This record gives sequence, structure tokens and C-alpha cells, in this order.
Amino acid sequence: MTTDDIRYHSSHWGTFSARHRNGTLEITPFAKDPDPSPVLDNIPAALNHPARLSKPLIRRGWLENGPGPDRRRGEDDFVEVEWDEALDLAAKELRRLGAGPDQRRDGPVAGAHVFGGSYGWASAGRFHHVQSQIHRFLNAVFGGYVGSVDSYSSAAGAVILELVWGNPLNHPPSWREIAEDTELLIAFGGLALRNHSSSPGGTSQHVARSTLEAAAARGCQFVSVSPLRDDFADLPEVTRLAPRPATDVALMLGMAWHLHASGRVDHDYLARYTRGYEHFEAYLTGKADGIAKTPEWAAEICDLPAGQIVDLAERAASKRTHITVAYSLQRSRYGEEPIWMALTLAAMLGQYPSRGAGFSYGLASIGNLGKPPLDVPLPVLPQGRNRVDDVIPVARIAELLLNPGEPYTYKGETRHYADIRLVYWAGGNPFHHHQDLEKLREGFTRPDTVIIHESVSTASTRYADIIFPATLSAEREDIGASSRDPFMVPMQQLAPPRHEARDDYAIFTELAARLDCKEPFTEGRTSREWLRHMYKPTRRALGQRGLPAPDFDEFMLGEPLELPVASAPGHMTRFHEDPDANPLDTPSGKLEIWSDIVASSGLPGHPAWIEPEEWLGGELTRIHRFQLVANQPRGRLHSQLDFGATSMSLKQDGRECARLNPQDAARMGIQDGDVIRLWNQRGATLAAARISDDLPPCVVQLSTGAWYAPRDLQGSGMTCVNGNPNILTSDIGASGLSQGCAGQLTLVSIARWDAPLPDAVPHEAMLQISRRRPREAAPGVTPSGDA
Ligand code: PGD
Repeated sequence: MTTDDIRYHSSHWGTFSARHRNGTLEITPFAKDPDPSPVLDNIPAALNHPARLSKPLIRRGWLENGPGPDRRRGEDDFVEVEWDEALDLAAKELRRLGAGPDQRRDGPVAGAHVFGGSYGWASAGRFHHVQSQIHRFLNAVFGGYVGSVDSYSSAAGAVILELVWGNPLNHPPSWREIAEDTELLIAFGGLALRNHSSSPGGTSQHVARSTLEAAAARGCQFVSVSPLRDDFADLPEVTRLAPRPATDVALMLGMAWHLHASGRVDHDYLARYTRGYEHFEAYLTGKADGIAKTPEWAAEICDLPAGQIVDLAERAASKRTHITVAYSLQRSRYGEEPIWMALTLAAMLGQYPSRGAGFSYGLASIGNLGKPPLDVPLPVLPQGRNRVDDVIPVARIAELLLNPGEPYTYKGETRHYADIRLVYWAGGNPFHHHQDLEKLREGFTRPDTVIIHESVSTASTRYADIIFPATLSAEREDIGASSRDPFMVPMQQLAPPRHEARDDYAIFTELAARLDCKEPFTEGRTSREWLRHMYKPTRRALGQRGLPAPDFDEFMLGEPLELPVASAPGHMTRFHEDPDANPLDTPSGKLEIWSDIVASSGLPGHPAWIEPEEWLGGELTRIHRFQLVANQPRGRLHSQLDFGATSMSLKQDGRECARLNPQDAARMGIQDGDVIRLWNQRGATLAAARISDDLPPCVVQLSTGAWYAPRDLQGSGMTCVNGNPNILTSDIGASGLSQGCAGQLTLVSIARWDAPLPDAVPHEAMLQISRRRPREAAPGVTPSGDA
């Protein structure tokens, strides 16, 4: 690329153009993005960062002893090897586990012992999307794999809504309606702009801020219900309520009781569009359990004055009200309940059929939610057929590895965990995203072999046996597009691959060739031929609509291409027009305020307040007094590019910062900048204190994403010195219904760290890489037996 050569590219957190100037990559946000994300500034450091992986690596224990369960996984050093050797070794091991052309015929499938769920956000780009690549590869060589369903972002919410509202993807929220028609927007969990900044697959326009400003200019009022002030933009007309974390359901029940007691419930709406309200009403009034869910009852739980709860119910009933719930609320124990209860509250208000009123889920939690759907198909890489009929709820990975054959429940069914011999991961960072990381570490000792593709030495690579260095998205060309984003981006290559990194596609192709499965995996196409092939349906649809439809080469050399959006009314509008003709995709076809399936799962059959184990009103506060909010970071996406400029600017000496309230800090003698230890029964982490009025007493906030670096410190036990909160969070599912990630809220203790301070571990020092010992024995792939 020459100095003036400007190229386009896309990331989950924004579209941009780039050029090289004075030896660095200069990034310019897309001109049509009204509110670009500062996370873009993390990209330039990535290309040449010392944390980039330069050669394939093999864990020494695996190299010397062959595959098998091994407690040294995570402790061992790694040996650099040449590509051919690493590929030969990996292929030999895959073949030993059953991979090969035989798997393409009917019969037993070796993939039943392969975990390929491989959760993670990976990078933008429709072809190099590594989740699609890995699934296609495992289908081609193993006949399938044990997969995963739902996401860490939204499992409890998605599962409950699918049962009581229909697939949430069919009922997207609409920023436009909020800008134009909503009079009162109540946001449980706020509308955090830092979460809106990213969307899987890329986002070319960040519209939340301008939409909220437009709504405010029209007179719309906002209520943000969250312990964190910055969960909602700084706008006039924002009422901020900070109930105890995890008590939103009680607050909503108090509002519902007031609507009931003051005759404001719209029974016509309930009769026409919902099922089972009578069960909920019996619970609300106390007829069922002797406890009326009055505002006073709610106030005790939420630690808000009852008058504020009544006032909020009155405001909701007197204005065109839209109730939205953030994903964060359901990433907690019984996370299904706040989502279901908010939907029920909106139904009780009965305003749902009016434009701008009603209920939505995840409005700012994902950047593109709220934008209209596209009217043309997007490029897709087919994944092939998975003949293994076995998936886990995604957040049950540690249980899967630790408990083969054991039963668990999901959506009202009892299932059993598979026996996993191979874990193959690409595009995710489980030692960032999972809860109770010490338990996950134990789980990762169990398989015979763990293979990971990564661009950088994340914590997860330390728990692998074979690491293949992958290119960054900036080092390859692709097509950037996402189902609700109006621009399709030619992702032009910004730099050649660093060191010996290869594209995931190239790595899988080499392995497939060694396993005699190259043709089914590649179908004879190079990357560019795949892109050309995948582009065709979009181009054809554009042409059919009489819109500009550049050919593939023109597109790849051009600017982002604007795509048409659909204007047909959404399913909810049609349902409200005629619920019999356009039923919802639920068992009854209506909004279910009572669900037989939920009732059969062990949860109450209607939305209810269920006391979680770890909340500020519970017994455990006698031991751990602080509620940790482990939310999404503002300086990066999850753990990605943690070494980038924006992310590093928010750390102290390379360590993550935790915010706490001034009263708590004063009581414990903690000054801004002191290092504190946060701990509980599961582990400990060190973080730099930031004292802030933006959160209430007894709440501490430490975002996810610092690279996990556990050390066994004297007097502290297993302690992450970089500030990853997931050593503290609980690995219990949201409930036996959804088994969703419940990592958002945890009880912890805090104290100033006065012992000698260990340094944070730099990103480039996560792995111990050593040279091969002289005359090292040729590596074997004979299993070393159970350890
Ligand atoms: P990322 O940091 O995005 O986190 O978990 P996720 O695993 O998605 O990891 C993506 C990894 O893929 C990075 O390490 C990156 O380097 C790598 N990668 C990117 N592109 C490529 C590529 O092209 N090829 C290859 N081979 N690798 C690539 C996120 C998850 O964390 C999510 S979505 C949520 S919402 C959860 N949130 C919480 C939470 O709120 N609270 C807690 N306590 N825990 C959470 N964990 C979850």
C-alpha cells in the first residue's frame, strides 16, 4: 500500500478507511458514521504488536508425551515448530481421533467426541468468519462436531422470549419509532453507548446517540434503571434510578401492583393478545402466595422509596411508553425473569399496538439492533452438514469437559454431556469469556488434545496443545456486512500477514488436504474465488431491484456499498392488527404470561421475583459485602486488542481499573489509584481503584476483558494480577431452563493491597516460548492415558 493508498475495512466496532503514514497505520472513521467508536484506535497497534504469534507452537508436554488428559496444560512452555511439522502433527492427531474421508459416509461419526462449539466473536468479514470456517472444516473431516447453542451475550433472555414472545430476532426494536413517537422510554439496564458501539459482523453507523437526542428534542423523557450512571447517555430529561443490582423484577412488580390497584391495567389488551394473566395476577396480588407485591414490598428489596416506584408506574401509564431491557440484566441468576416481567408490564399497559410504545429487548446492547432489516441477501459461507446431533447451551463448557455422561437440563428437557476428546477452538477466548476460570482450567486438563487458532497470545492459547498463528482481519481481504447494517464494505487488505501467520482458511485447507478431505472443504476455490462466489446473490438481488450492482472486482476496489432496507411492517404490528391471522411463534400463538414449558422446568410458570444467591439483600453479604458488576468494557470489544491505545489508556500500569463509590473508599482507606484486591470463595483479582460517584455504595464495577494471568500469591491464593473479573464469577447457569451465562453479578470482598505488588503480565508475556531441546525425540501421537 502506498502512502496515499486509502483502503476500506470493517470491524465489529466500526467501518473505517486506512492508509500508512510515517510507518503507522492511520485510521479514519467512515464519513457516514455519525458517532464513531474510540475503540477504532486499538487497531493500529495490533499489526506489529509483540503479542502477535509468529510461528506454530506445540505445548512441550504434548510434544514429548503425546496426547492425553494433562494437568500441565496451562503451566507448560511451548516449542516453536515449522508449519509443515505442526500441520503434520495436528493432522495425525485428527486422524487418530477418526477424521478422514470415511466420516463423509453414513455410519458412526467421530465428531461426537469433538467440541467445535468454539464460541467467540472473531472478526468482521463474511468469508473469513472463523466460526463458519471451523464448522465447515469439522463437518468436512469429522462428519460433524458437538456444537453450542445460544450466546454468552443473550441466552436467558433469548430462551425465555422464544417461549413467550417468539424468536426475538423477529421482533427487533426500532430506533426510528423511538425518535419519532415514544414519549417515555424506560430502559432497564440503561442504554449503554459503549455496548452499542459494536455489532457482530460490523456496524457502519452508530445511531443511538443521535436518535436519543432527536427524541429528547421532541420532548421524549427517559428513565434509566441501573446502578451505573454511565449506562445512559448524558441527556436532559433523564431520570436515573439505581435500585440494588438484580432487583429489577421486584421494582417492576411494584409498578405492576400499582397499575392493578389503581385500575390502570388494560384487560382488553390482555384478553385479546395474551395468555395466562390470571395466574400472574394471583401472584401479584398475593392470592397465590400470601404476599402482595406492593410498591412497599418492592421498596424493601430494591432499596428505592416506594413513592418512586408508584411515580414511575404513573408516568408509564400516562405517556406513550416504551420499555426496553438490556442484555446485561439477563446475564445473571434467573436472568429470564426481568425480561419476561418487562414484557408483562408492557402488556398490562396495553399501549403496545401504538407506534413507539411497547417492549423491546437489547436496544443498545448490540449496535445494529433497532435498524431496519435489509432487503437483499448477504454473502454466506455454507457450513455443510453436521451429523452429530448434540449441542450444549454455550455457557456449560466447563461442565461438559468435567462431567462426561452426566445429565443436565435445558428448555424443560434432560440431556447428557458428551465425552470430549478433542477441543478445537478458533475466534474466541474462553479464558476471557467464561465464568469461574479456575474451574474452566480444570476442565481444560481433560481432553486428549486442544487446538487453537489465534492471532495473539491470549490466555486461552496457554491452555492449548497446538497453536496455529492466524492473520488479523486487516491482513486479508473480505466482504464486511451484517444483517441490519445498511452498508456492505469491501474489506481491502491493509497489510501483509505478520511473521508466518496464515489465514484460518489456509490452515484448514492444509489440514483437510492431509486428511484427504480437501475437495469437500474448499470445493476447489481459493479465498478470492469464494468471495466472488459469495457476492453473487447480493449483486443479483440489487440488479433485480434496479439498484447499482457493481461487479465483484469493482466492488472490491470501491467504497462501501449502500444496501436497500425492507419497509414491510414487522411481525408484532401484524399480530396486533389481527392476532388470529398472524399469531406469534409461541405455543399458544399469543404473548405468554403463563408458560407450561417454563413451569415444567422448575421455574414459576409466570414472571416472578426469585431471590438470587449473590445479591446485596442476601445472607452471603455477611461474608462478601460488595456487588461486583462485571460488565462490558468501554475501551475495547471484550478482550480483543486489549493492548491497543484506547484500551491501554484506561488501565493503570497495564492493570484493569475497578470503580467504587467514595463512601466505601473512604471507609476502607482506599485512594484513587491504589491497587485493590477483590476476592470471594472462587478466587481473587487485583485492580487499580477509581473512585467515582457514578455508582452507589456497596457496588464495585470491573469490566471484562483483561487478559487472564493467574498467580498463586502468598496470602491471596489464586489471583489474576491483570484484573480479569471472571476468576470471581460463578459458573452456575442463569437457571435450569436456559443455562445462560450469569457472569454479570457476583458478591465479592474488597481491600487495599498492601503487600508487595506483582507487576501486571504484559500481553506479549502470556506464553513461555522456548527453543527445542537438542535432539528432541520425534513427537508421538500415542495417547498418554488418563492423567
Ligand atoms: P473476544 O475477546 O471477542 O471474546 O467472548 P469472546 O470469546 O467472543 O474473543 C474473540 C477472540 O477471537 C480474540 O481473542 C481474537 O483475537 C480472536 N480472533 C479475532 N478474529 C480472529 C480470526 O479471524 N481468526 C482467529 N483464529 N481468531 C480471531 C465474549 C463474551 O464474553 C460475550 S459475547 C459476552 S456478552 C459475555 N459477557 C460477559 C459479562 O458481561 N460478564 C462476564 N463476567 N463475562 C462475560 N463473558 C462473555
